[in-house]
Amino acid sequence: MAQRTLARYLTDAQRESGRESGCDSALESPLIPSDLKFLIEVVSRACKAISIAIGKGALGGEGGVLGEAGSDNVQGEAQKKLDVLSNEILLEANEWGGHLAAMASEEMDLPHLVPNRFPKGEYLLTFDPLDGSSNIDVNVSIGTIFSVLRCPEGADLSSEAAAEQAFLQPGTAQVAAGYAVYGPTTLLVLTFGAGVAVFTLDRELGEFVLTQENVQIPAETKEFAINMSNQRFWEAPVKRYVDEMVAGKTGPLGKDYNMRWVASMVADVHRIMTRGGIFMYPLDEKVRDKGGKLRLMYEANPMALLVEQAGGAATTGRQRILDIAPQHLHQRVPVILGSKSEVERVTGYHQA
Ligand code: AHM
Ligand code: MG
Repeated sequence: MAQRTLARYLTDAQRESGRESGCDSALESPLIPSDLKFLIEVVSRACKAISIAIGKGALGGEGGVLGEAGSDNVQGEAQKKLDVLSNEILLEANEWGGHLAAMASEEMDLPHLVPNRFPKGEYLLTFDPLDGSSNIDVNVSIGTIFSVLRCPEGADLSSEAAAEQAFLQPGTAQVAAGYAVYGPTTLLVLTFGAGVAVFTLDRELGEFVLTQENVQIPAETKEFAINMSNQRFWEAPVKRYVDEMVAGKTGPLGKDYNMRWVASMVADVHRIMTRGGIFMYPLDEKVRDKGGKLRLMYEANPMALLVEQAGGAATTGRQRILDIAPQHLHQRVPVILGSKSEVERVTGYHQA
């Protein structure tokens, strides 16, 4: 059978959703309208460009693409050259097509409005252009995370500051979400709110090709991911849960667990998509003032949608992530996600 490229998959899905909705024309489909299909194709092209830039490593450009950019982002974190480059690639790829009203990124304080010389579309795109930046220098998997929202009708886009309000929608409002992992292979993992599909980049063809559909995260797991060096800062429910896992077979959970921590959320989440597990960046004393470590709009929400669509669960310990009403663009939240029964257990400990 012929390979199904991303373009083919999107076209098929668009036709299928048109049929299911009873629309006469697939172009009126509520699930994947043609503008949304175009948006995903553009984002996937940007991810290919980022993958190529990463692949050059120390050989790319003057002095390579690794190393520090010499600047800080809005969150006071030192930017790497690849953070800045990936952000530029995504902005440039997406601003001319007429499918977006505005974009927001981990690397920019305020939203980026589509310049007036280009037509504006009905979608908003948020992204973490290069997730897992601390792994760039050491050649460990990194990624891009993105989320697509509809721009509310009548939204004030008169200035970058005013545009922030349009983005402040709960994760349940996302119309698509995905991530790319730049690892031994480059993968694109995608949802439109009706299951999760995985595409592998065929480097000779220069195309993402469908390699897995209907991803399902096993409900049970014996693997957990958390930064153990923060143990002394955790809240009691997380301490209890991790202690119980570490206690193994003779402890209250009655089984031995294994631990993995890549420190790139994309890689940790992708492992969970593949073989189950639980990922936690919980609230702790170190990050309490900020509300958590990971960002809601372009890390927690897209990952929560993907994980739920694959049969898993995603909470802060106290609330379903997708139900959070965002207060600001760069809001941080605690994140606990993965295999359903384990996420429910630790969420239950928060209520005890
Ligand atoms: P980044 O987007 O600046 O790379 O930060 C987010 C990353 C996540 O990918 C990862 O789960 C976490 O930060 C790792 O944090 P730590 O270094 O505290 O283990
Ligand atoms: Mg990140």
